[in-house]
Amino acid sequence: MPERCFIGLGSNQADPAAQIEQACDAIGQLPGVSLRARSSLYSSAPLGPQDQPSYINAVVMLDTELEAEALLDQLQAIECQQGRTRKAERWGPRTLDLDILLFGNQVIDTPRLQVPHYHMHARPFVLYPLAELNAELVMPNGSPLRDLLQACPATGIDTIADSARTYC
Ligand code: J1A
Repeated sequence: MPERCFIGLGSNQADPAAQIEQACDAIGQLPGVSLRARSSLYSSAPLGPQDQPSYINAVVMLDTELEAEALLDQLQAIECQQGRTRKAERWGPRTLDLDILLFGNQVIDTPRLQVPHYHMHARPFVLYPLAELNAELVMPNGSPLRDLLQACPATGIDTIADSARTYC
């Protein structure tokens, strides 16, 4: 049975909106992956040092036959193709970040992969696009997404209007 999975996308370098679009296309072309929907694009100030451009973020929903670590391999290949330098400083500018937010109802904790994503519950630029795709979502630990949203005000994030998409 395929797993339903949500991926967070982020960029603040080299035409961020185009980076997100290109990454969605690349994800949609991965073997064993069926892209189902993409949220709107959201703009927000960077975490950490403020002397860098705003981020554009989005979330995609997909169904996949891949194992979680195999999906991570594919996502990291897309990050590399789009010019991400793995040595980039932790809070420095990024060309493309791809994060596995949720992988079905699985809880994964290996050296390479923690799912649900460790910071998602506190980040409005993750939770709001996620809710656009499925407002009824429940985390593997039983917390409704709705409760996480209530604890995480949408301050400092702006929707770039009319850009959500569904795929067949
Ligand atoms: C490592 N990992 O994390 S980069 C990788 N769990 O090599 C993986 N669930 O092995 C490991 N998904 O967007 C462990 N990778 C993982 N991320 C999982 C993927 N400000 C996983 N406004 C390190 N918006 C990996 N972003 C994890 N400020 C961290 C990139 C991919 C996100 C930086 C706004 C943003 C950042 C800073 C921001 C934003 C890094 N985000």
